[in-house]
Amino acid sequence: MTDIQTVNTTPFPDQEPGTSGLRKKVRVFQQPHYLENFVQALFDTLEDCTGQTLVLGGDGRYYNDIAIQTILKMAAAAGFSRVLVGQNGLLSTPAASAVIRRHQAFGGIILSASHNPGGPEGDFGIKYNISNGGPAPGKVTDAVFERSKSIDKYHIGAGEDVALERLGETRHGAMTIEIVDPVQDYAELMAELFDFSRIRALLTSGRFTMCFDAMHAITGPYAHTIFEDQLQAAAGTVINGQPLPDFGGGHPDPNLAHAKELVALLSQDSGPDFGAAADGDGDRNMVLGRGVFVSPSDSIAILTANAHLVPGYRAGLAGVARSMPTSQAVDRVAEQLGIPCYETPTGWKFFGNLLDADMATLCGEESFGTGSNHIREKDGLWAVLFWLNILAVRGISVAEIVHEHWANYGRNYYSRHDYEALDIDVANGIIAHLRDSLNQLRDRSFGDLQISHADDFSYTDPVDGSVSQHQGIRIGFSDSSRIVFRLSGTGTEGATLRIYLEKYESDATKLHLDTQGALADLISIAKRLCEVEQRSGREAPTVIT
Ligand code: VG1
Ligand code: CO
Repeated sequence: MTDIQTVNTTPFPDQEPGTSGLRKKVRVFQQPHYLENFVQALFDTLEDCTGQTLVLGGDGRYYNDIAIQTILKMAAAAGFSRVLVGQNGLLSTPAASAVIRRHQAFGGIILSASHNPGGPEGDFGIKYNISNGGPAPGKVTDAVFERSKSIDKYHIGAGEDVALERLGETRHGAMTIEIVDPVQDYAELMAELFDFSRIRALLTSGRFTMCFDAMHAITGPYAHTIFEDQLQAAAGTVINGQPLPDFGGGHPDPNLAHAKELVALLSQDSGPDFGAAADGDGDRNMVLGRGVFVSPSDSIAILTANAHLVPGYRAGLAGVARSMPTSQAVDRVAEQLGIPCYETPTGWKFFGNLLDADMATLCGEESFGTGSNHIREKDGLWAVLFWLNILAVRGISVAEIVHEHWANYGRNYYSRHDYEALDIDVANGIIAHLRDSLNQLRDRSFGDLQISHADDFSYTDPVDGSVSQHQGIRIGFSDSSRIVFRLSGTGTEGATLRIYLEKYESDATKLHLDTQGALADLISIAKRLCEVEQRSGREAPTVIT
């Protein structure tokens, strides 16, 4: 890779990163120069890359291997002196964050479209993480998008492709490429945070079984090493553990709709005691007990309430943070612990400053994302290990822990209704209509439910003062129920309207209702307010989680 070629190109108008990087159909990325333009726009935007270390890897989806070779050649041309690449081009998102931090790299490129389907007809994505290991903040991604609109050339090293399967270092001109074990740094970090011997004792006790569904995505190798080898869970504990470029045709999103195999297993009386799954790039998690689903909003609340039982968090939590649409269950725990709880816009990048400034220790999103200050991404396996650590210490079932939590704090019934692949103009029209009606909404009542506040969420980062506007329409009721509306920033087809619904219940006789039933009033109010049926012709959401 000593020779550097300069290639003329023309801009693509659509290279705007969303909630988590640039995500497009594979065939969009396959257009000549498409990937190269974006990578060059990124390198042009970063301060001098000369002599720096870059981390590179992806979730193994279709096009991962091809993109890695291109990016390696472009990194050489940009002057990077060292690139750490996960073996076979694999790195989960949390592992990439861990590697960036441990090796004090300048940043990292992660190839993933996360929970979106893969394969030639599926999605591909690219995201950039900064030196703290976290997603690039808006000011960086905005600048990359701006640069992409005027790019007219890119630089790429000539030369052979690199053998990605061989661990170790090779020199390519002035740049060293080191192929690293994608699991090792990450697994070492997990062992520092959690009581592995206690979890091992639980998993080998003969009275506890678990199942982890890797959904044929990136967490398979991590889960095999950590659960089956290090923690000695029974062989076969990890299912769908081999990463496949098309995720076996599945939708690698760990929720009740897409992790059907696991959900069915856990609903049997003879099923495992504990079940969990992670998404395409390993940053999301779903946790189940036999016969019980732990909503992600409850999960972050329960982890917060039990954090003192886990070695890495025994010293106490500086604070917690949740994304705005996430339920207020964790707020109640924070209040009781006497620690601050921050409400941020959707997307992990908004937690970075709070974690760096040690204002928050645990963070969570309703979209099956949980994490802490150990890295700067949400972390699926970390959440599973946190649960296992709690289960090992407490010696009671998942259902008992959840029910006890509701009895102590009350229950925040919670659900998200997604209307996928809407016409973009229709979706924008719904949000514009809601925004226009905000003034009339304040103080309006629907039966017993009275609106107490209605706004278009704007967030001022308490660390750097940056302001992010239009982060979702929030409607709050006097009984602390909430409805939130926002459009997804990760989809690749049309627009997705997300409606988030939350109702608080502290009456001990009403803690075990069916979630959709408990939220029925709010659901009908939400549909009425946003006029989704009239405007889109859709009578029901496509996905309910
Ligand atoms: C979704 C989730 C958000 C999450 C993001 C990235 O974004 O709602 O909470 O941070 O995906 O997760 P959106 O804009 O589609 O609502 V992942 O696992 O794709 O990196
Ligand atoms: Co993900």
